[in-house]
Amino acid sequence: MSDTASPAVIRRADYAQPAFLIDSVALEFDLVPERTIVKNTMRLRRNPDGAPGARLELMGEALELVSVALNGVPHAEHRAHEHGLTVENLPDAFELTIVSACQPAENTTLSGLYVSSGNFFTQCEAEGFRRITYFLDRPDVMAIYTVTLRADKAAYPVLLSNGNLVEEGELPDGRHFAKWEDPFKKPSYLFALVAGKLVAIEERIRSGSGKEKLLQVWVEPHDLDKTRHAMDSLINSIRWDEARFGLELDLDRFMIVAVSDFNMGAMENKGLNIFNTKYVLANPETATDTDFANVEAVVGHEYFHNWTGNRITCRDWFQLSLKEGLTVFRDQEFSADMQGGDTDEAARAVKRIEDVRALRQFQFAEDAGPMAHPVRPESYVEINNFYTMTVYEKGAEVVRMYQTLFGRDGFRRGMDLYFKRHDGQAVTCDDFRLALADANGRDLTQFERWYSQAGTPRVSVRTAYDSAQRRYAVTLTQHYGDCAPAARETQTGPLLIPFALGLIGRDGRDVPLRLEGETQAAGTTRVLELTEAEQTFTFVDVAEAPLPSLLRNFSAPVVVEYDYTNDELAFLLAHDSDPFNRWEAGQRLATRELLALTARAAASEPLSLDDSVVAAFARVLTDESLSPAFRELALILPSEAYLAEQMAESNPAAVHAARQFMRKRLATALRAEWLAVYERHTASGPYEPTPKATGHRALKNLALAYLAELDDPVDAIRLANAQYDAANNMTDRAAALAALLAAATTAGAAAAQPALDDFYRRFENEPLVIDKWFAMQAMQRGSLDRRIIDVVGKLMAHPAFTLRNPNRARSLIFSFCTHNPAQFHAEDGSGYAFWAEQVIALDALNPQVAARLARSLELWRRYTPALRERMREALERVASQVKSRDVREVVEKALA
Ligand code: 0A1
Ligand code: ZN
Repeated sequence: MSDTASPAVIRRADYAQPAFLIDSVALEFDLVPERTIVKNTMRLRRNPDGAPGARLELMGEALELVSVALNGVPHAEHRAHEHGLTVENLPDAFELTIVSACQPAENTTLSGLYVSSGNFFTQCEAEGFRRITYFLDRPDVMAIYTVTLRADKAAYPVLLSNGNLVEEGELPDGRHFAKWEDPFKKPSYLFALVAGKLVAIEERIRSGSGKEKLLQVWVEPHDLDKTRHAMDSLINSIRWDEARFGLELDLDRFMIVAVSDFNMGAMENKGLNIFNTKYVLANPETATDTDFANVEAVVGHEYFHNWTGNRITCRDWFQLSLKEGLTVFRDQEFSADMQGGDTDEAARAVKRIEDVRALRQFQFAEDAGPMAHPVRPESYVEINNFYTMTVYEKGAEVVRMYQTLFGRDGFRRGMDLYFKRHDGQAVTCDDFRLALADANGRDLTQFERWYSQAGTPRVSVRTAYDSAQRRYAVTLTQHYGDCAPAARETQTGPLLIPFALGLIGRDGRDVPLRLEGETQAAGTTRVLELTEAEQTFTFVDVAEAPLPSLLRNFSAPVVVEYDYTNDELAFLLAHDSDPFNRWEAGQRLATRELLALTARAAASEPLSLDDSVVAAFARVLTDESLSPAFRELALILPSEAYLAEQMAESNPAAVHAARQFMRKRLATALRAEWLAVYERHTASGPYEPTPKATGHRALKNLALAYLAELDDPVDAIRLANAQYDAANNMTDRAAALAALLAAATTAGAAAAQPALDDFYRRFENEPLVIDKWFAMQAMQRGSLDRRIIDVVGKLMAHPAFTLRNPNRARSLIFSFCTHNPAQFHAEDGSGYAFWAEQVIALDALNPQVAARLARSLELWRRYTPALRERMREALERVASQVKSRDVREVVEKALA
């Protein structure tokens, strides 16, 4: 944390190579919570390609300098300052030994070395290593590390670091030590150590080439029964990376460690991944199907970083998407393959739909606001603010477009060339793009704009059918619409947009496609390459006017503008062979209805829903040929946040009223169908987290949620109570509780109270489950006589609540501020006042978490005037009191 008044802006254009390089580092830790001593012995040499100059500028933060020695001799020519340590009068190659101290027990930022539940952990990405020792803490300085850990043996029996354990033993006074060597050079952000009372499950496997590997998942002793799924996910990840990309685990030993205090999801430290407990621990009693899927995805993500991130890393932090976009793409493909193999398109589509839904709800919103930035940002004040949906999720879409353009084989050729050229290096997004281009014999110069332009592109579509000539012309126009100023200033020209399209005949079948100039039809989905501002693609030999299926499988991260009629959308929902677009048709239909309803609600006009819309949803609900997982996704209405985003002026209360109206209408009109679906998909027998069983539970629990919307929710209350009592898994138990909370809005709070109390008692000793308990209450609907801000206020005083644990803070505060828009945006501004108070309180403890919360008001300019004014006041209050660079950057950009 730093208290600068006008924090410095770091620019991509200013990149310069380091003046010195570090070949090796030997770190010795004397681990004591109050004051840990770190002895750091580095072999340095002047970088022949770096800027000349005699000084060595090492970064350091929150450190106490003890001593400096050059080649073993005390060296007086140094100066410690706010940002680090300057050392002068140095030869071209030398050994520098620095001893310093830090205070892990006091470290509430969870960056650097800190204590959680009495154990030691580190988090070094992006710039935490400088809080452990003075260093060239930048990713293009890669060194070989040897680490010796010394600590009290009774308190810290387990001592872990990166790489291989080479020595361990006893020391006087009840202390012991362990020495670790990492054979691969790495940037400092991948350093890690863990020390404490932990236990592990282990597996020994043979990797593709036959070498034995030791795999471990380390947790606190009481969590050992929640590690199996993480271990299975790790083994599946290792197998998948071998099969799909020919990438093998390069270490003899690979460890995952769970920690309950963690700012993000997990961290890919070389050979020693450190995970938020939320993404490791899972057993049927405590984790939902979504939790199981998230564990699999995050274990995969961190494991895949071993090649995309660790073996090849980023030259500088502007290149963050080089590793993150690519690794998210890899984890998405892994999860899709685990769902449906690589051939079951309908099963794979479930994952695709979930990913696109998140992208559109959160990344599109980011791209429309004051924090909009390109996938490769041009500048930042605090790099921790750039671990964003844009860098991660839009970055993954950009990587996916290479695969869409070149096919899986072409993408693999590009990856192979990337590793051949750059293994062991710190490189840029351009290097990745060039490897893909060269391996496929293509010029991808224009494609760079996906990395440099912010804002969500829009593609407008016009079609014309000429029955005499049997020609069908599709004209695509790309533009950015009315986008945020932060995005506008980055836009320089048209993008290369892979636009996948199919044409559907009146019989509901795909039409074989033949473009003008081709001799015969080939395939039923074509990837058109849109490279100009406007282009027309003409299909010939088209017997009747078709219906276009646009942007199949969401082939590019854009918004498609095309005026389908409701009947056409209903037809696509029933017939499109592309499962993604089938879902998309239902979403478009619902979005259009909901926006119309919102306008009426805002004008206090009566609401009504066309029978044809109800009928379209009824067909999906009762279509047994569709998988339950797909039906569930198709029957969930677009979220309130997504809908508010689509409006010129967001009005959360009206959106909520509209969406609730439609849910109630679908519940009432289809009551018998929901009940039948509930019964049919209720399984007995042991819990299994398989895609099939997960799909049945999802659909059944959606039916329960709809039934809870009825004016008289007796059925829902009866079924939910029975389900709650009989549940053998958290998915069903939590869904039952959520349904009771929803039913309580009409039936009275007493309907949910017994289950709510039981849930707390039952899981009192399971922090991740108690997080759910807080979150469900923070996200519940309010009523005229029950404001959820009051519920949240009471829960803030609950003995189990603490601001210091990020998961807990997120479960209550973030759930309310970002997942309960109708209550958060109360007209009286009470939500905003609460937000300001919490941002300021968190800022003093943990700026990274505070900055995330700060972002929930960044779209303030897009709301109705009364709300806008109150939001601005809250932002100004925070701006006047905030201390950290992290929060300052967010609120200043919002107010600018
Ligand atoms: N590289 C990690 C994300 C991460 C980033 C920063 C952290 O601490 C500030 C922690 C984790 C990933 O992509 O999984
Ligand atoms: Zn990552």
